Amino acid sequence: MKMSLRWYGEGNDSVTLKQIRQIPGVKGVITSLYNTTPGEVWTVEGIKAMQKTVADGGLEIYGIESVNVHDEIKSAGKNRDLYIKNYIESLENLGKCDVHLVCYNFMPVFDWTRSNLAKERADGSTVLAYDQREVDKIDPNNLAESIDKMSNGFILPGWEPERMGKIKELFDEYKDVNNERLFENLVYFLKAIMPTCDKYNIDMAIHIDDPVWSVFGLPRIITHKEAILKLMEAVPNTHNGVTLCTGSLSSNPKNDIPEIIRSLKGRIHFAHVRNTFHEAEGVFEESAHLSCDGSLDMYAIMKAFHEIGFNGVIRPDHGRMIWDEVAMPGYGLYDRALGANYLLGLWEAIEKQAK
Ligand SMILES: [Mn+2]
Repeated sequence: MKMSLRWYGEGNDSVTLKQIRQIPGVKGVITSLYNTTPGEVWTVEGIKAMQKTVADGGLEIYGIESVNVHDEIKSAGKNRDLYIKNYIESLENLGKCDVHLVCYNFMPVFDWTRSNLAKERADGSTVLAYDQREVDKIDPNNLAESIDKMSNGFILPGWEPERMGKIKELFDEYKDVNNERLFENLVYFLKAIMPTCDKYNIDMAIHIDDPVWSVFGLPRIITHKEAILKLMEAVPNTHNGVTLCTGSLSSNPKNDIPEIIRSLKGRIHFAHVRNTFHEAEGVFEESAHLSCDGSLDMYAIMKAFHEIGFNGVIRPDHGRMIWDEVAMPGYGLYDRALGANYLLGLWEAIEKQAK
C-alpha cells in the first residue's frame, strides 16, 4: 500500500510539497493539471512539467485525480464522441509519461455536495458537513453561490465558477437522463477507452458518488455494492476499477464498507479513507480519521484492504480544519497528516499481526 496526499498544484494549494514530504510515510502525491478544463486534451509537455515540479519537491506522482469527464460524455450530448476522443488522447499522453492511475467520477453537474464547509465542532475545529434538510431548502443556483462564499477564496474542484455560471444549461442537458441512461453512457465511455488503458496499463478508478443518493433530482449510479458490481461486470476489464471512498460510501450507513471492499478484490485501484459522524438519516459530518471520533470502524476497513491484498494508493480524505490553519476546506495540511499517520499505524499493526 502506498500512502499519499492530494496536492492541488503550485499557486493553488496552501500546502507545499516540502510540507507533504515531511509527513512520515508519504512519498507521493495525487494531483491534476488544474489549468485544464474538462474535455481539453492533456499535453505531454503539461504532464511532464507537472511531474518535474513534483520530482523537484522530492516526491512522485502516484496518480491523477481527476481527469474530469465532460458533461457531454455523461449526458450523451452531441459532442460526446469528440470529447471521448480527447479523453483517449489525454490517457495516451499520461501513459507515455508513465502515469498509470486515473481517478474520475460520473456524477452529473456537481462533483460532490455539502451544505456546510465549516461546521464548528465541540473542540473548535471545523469540518465539511451535509444536512439534507438544508439542501432541500436551496435551489442549485444559490448553492453554487453559497459554496463559493464558504470556500475561503479557493476554487473547489467541480465547482469552478465558469461551470457554475452555466448551471441552468447543465441541468437542461440532463433532463432526459435517468439512472439507466447514465449507466449506459458510463459503459459506452469505458468501452471506448479500455483499449487505450490496456495499451498503456492505465487503471481507471471511478469515485463513489457523494452523497450516494440523488441530489437536486440528478441521477446517481455508483452508490452501493450491487451498483458497483454491476459496473464491474458490464465492463469486466480489470482496468475498469474503483476509487473506494469510505467517506462517500458512509453517507448511507447501510453500506457495509469492509464487506464492499472484500467484494471488489482486484478492482480497487485507489482508496480515499476517512471517517464520518452520522447524526441522522441524511445528516453527517466529516470527523477526524480515528474510529473513536466518527461512526466508522477504521480498523475493520483497513483490515479488509489488507485481506484482499490491496497494493494500490491510499490517501486520507478531507480533513478537519484545526490549529487555525487557513486552507481549502477539507484540504488543510495538519489533519490530513494526522490522518495519514493514523492509517499507516493501523496498517503496520495489521501487517505485523498477519505475519
Ligand atoms: Mn473521496
